[in-house]
Amino acid sequence: MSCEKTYLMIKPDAVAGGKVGRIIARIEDTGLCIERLELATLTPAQAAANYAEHEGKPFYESLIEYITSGPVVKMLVAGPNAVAVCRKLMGPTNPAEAAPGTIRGDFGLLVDANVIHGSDSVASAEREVGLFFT
Ligand code: D4T
Repeated sequence: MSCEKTYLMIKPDAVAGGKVGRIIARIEDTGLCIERLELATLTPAQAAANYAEHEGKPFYESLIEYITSGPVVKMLVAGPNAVAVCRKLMGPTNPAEAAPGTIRGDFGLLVDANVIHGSDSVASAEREVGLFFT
């Protein structure tokens, strides 16, 4: 059993829509531990660093504009297989394809405002924790 850390971020649509408490409850219900939690608005530089892999794609500019448009909730979450457990809990990138019972399936509708971000690997988690928690 590997004890991992992952980085989660409740996105501006879900913060503005008053869904933070219900999403955090789902994370806590897994048994994973929220070790750090902070409300903040991302800087354009942080957003660009987080989404560097998407630079040049058609949705990149609107993605940066959206993710910096209002406060997000940043979380460092830890526990056994935290990366995979959280990705499963979130559901696929597009909420329209996410099953009921997943966070994106229950709280989202559109891919460009898809409620929550979660690291896709242990290496990404380390990079993102360094980027978002100084
Ligand atoms: P994040 O990084 O936000 O957890 O999302 P995923 O890891 O699930 O998905 P991703 O990196 O492929 O996409 C990053 C981010 O871009 C938005 N997006 C994505 C979009 O607006 N239009 C699109 O066509 C795609 C594929 C949603 C999430």
